[in-house]
Formats: sequence, C-alpha cells, structure tokens
Amino acid sequence: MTLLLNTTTMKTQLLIIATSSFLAAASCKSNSDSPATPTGTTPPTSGTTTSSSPVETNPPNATYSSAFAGQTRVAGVQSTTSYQSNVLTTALRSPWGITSLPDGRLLITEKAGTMRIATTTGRLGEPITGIPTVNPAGQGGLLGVRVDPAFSTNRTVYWVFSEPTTDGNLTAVAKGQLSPDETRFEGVAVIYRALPAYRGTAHYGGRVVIDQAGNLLVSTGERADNVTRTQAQGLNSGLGKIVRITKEGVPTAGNPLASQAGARPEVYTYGHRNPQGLALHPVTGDLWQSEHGPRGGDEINHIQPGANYGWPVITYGLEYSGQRLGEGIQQRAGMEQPVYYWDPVVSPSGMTFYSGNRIPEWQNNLFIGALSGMHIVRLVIENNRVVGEERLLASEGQRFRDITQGTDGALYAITDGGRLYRIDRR
Ligand SMILES: [Ca+2]
Repeated sequence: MTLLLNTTTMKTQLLIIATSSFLAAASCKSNSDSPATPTGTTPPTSGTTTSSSPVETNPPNATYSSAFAGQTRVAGVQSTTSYQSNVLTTALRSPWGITSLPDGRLLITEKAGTMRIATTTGRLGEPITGIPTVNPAGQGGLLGVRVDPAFSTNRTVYWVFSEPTTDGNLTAVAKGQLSPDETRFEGVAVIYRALPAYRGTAHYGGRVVIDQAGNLLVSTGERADNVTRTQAQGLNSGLGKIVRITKEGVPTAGNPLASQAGARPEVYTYGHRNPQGLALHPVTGDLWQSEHGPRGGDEINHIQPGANYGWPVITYGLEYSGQRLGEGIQQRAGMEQPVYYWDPVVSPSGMTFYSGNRIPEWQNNLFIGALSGMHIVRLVIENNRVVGEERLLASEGQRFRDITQGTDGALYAITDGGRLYRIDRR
C-alpha cells in the first residue's frame, strides 16, 4: 500500500474506492485462531472465560509495589462473543482523532493538519479546509476532535492542535462550523491556549470530550522536558492539566481550583504527564483518562475534580535512562493513585467506553488504543476498579491511536499507519 499512499489525493481516492471492498473482504479477521476457519468464525461459547494469568508476560522495569490489588497485571480475560475486525481503508495519513457524526459517518483528524470524513465502508472525503496551521513536528499536529451534541443544527466541531507561536508551541483548542457542502470550516476561532508556549514538540496531551453539561474537557501535556515537567504541579500553568472550559473557551464557572490564589481558573485536575485519552463513563458520567507515563508508568485514572494526579512527584515508572524519578516514590498523601498502570508501558492513547448492545459482555468496558503495545486494550471495570484485561487485534501489528463507538454500535479505531478498523459482532 506504500504506492497508494504516495499517489496524488485524487488518485488515492479512486484507488481507495476500488480497494476498499477488497480490503473489507481480505482483511476480515475474528477472535479465532483456528486455521480451519479462515473466514474467522469463532465456535459459539458462553460465559466469561477468566484466566488467572495477566496478559503481560514481560518483566517490569521497576521493582515497585502497587498500592492495591488489581492496580496492575490484573487477571487476563477473553471475550466469548464472536467478533471480527475489518480494515476499511489504509489511506489515512497519521490519523490522530476519530469521532462519530450524527449520521454515522466518522470525522477523523490527520496529524499534519487535515480532517476528513469517512463513511463506515471506508470511503474518504477530501481534506476539509479552513483549519488553522498546526505544527506537526514531533508529537504535534491536529489532535483530538469532537462534534457538538447539537451538530445537526449548529454544525460545530471542536478540535485540539499544536499551535506554533513566536514564543514556541502550545496546545490549543479551536472550533468551527462545517460548511453545508462539507468542504470547509467557517467561523473558525481558537478558543483556548494552554500557556505558556514552549520550544519543544513533545507531550501536548490533546484529547477533548464534551461533558453532560456541555463543557469541554481538554487534556494538556507537560511538554516533556525537565524545565517544563514541574509545571504539571503548578496551578498557575496550563501544562500537564485537564482543563474545563465552555464552548466559548471560558473557564467553566465553579471550576474546583478557581478560588485558589494564583490558580488558572480553567484547571480541573493537575499533575499529569502526557494524557492522550479521555472518555466519559456511559452510566456514571465520570471522566476517565489515560496518560503516557515514563518507563513503566502508563496510567488509567478516574478523574475527580480538583485532584492532583501526582506527576512528576509520584509514578510507577522510571526515567528512560533507567534511573529512578525524583524521590522514587509511588504514593503521597494528597495525590491520587492511578486506577491501573502498565509496566512495561503500552503507550495508551485515545479511548472509549463501550455502551452498545452489539456485544453485551463489552458494555461499560474501557477500550484503549495502545501505540507501542500495538493492540487495543479492553479493561473490565467494576466499582471503579479494573478486574480484567484483554488485548484485541494484537496480531495486526498496528499502533492504535484512537478508538470510538459508532452510532451503529460498532467500534472504530485508527492507527498511525493509516488504517481505519471496524470491530463488531460477527
Ligand atoms: Ca499519576
């Protein structure tokens, strides 16, 4: 597919149309490893199979002990419902964020600064114009995306991006209205900037979700370097935070830390490193988050307003040099424990809870794209604790960047390599 990716856009579109049906047929896989069933049928089974063995079999980097049972290397589980994955297209260019439009099609950002609409059969639209310039260097680019709950009437889309400024780069949020012909964004405005800017190209965070009250919850990174890292603990900095703002970009009234002296009023939680995943629980409405940790410290957090999530003071990981981080502590009073962590890391990125009825055993499970892990994580969660972990699509060899639930109840996932997957009951 290298040739396809290097062709002109127009030729690419034609090739995609021609190849998508082939891909859909040829790349259909299921959760069966049986060579006797090449079309991917899984023998019917019932009941949840729980293995006592964690899915991770490699040794950890650190020798630290977890704070509670089930915080890492929980028992492995295996889906018993027969499901399949289809590659709908391979022609995306470093896709980063995916979300559903009300009509079921998918809106997808591409890192270099473009956004496209994909049908659920994998047909891609032309890049939508009118998007402010992004700095795509390093980990930057056009990042997370969500559509307004009233998109059908207001056509409004919100996205996160790395904005180049004269002082450096920063994580910014923009919004615009998709034109009726879907070719461009109109009335585009940058509504939030996580200050200060910094001359680096790593750890932007970059997800956005819209809570039940209609506020934007946005994750920002601490920009990676030692000189900015400590700003994750500073309430006067926009780095290493989850911020809560209105659709106009104004700090939401009643934000939990706004009354503290010197605190930025948009801060919702702090002490984050590089949070690339946000998702709202379909039953409780609570915010959950994934965060890239250091070597051995990737986390899932259950977000409590105003709380401190500890970075860089506490972590289960090490510096990438192998040295301990700071005081080498994993717990401190006043700092939240992750609900779950991975050592070695899987590099958790975009995520979603499953609330569909296509695969009932997946309901309220958390699905997370893993980059270095090259699979989709499925976490079974009960009473806000992880009780089971499964790795999906591990044989695909893809860096999964984001995953969302379609209006049809299927899961749709994108990979750094340009693939769009559909995952559904078989
Ligand atoms: Ca933490």
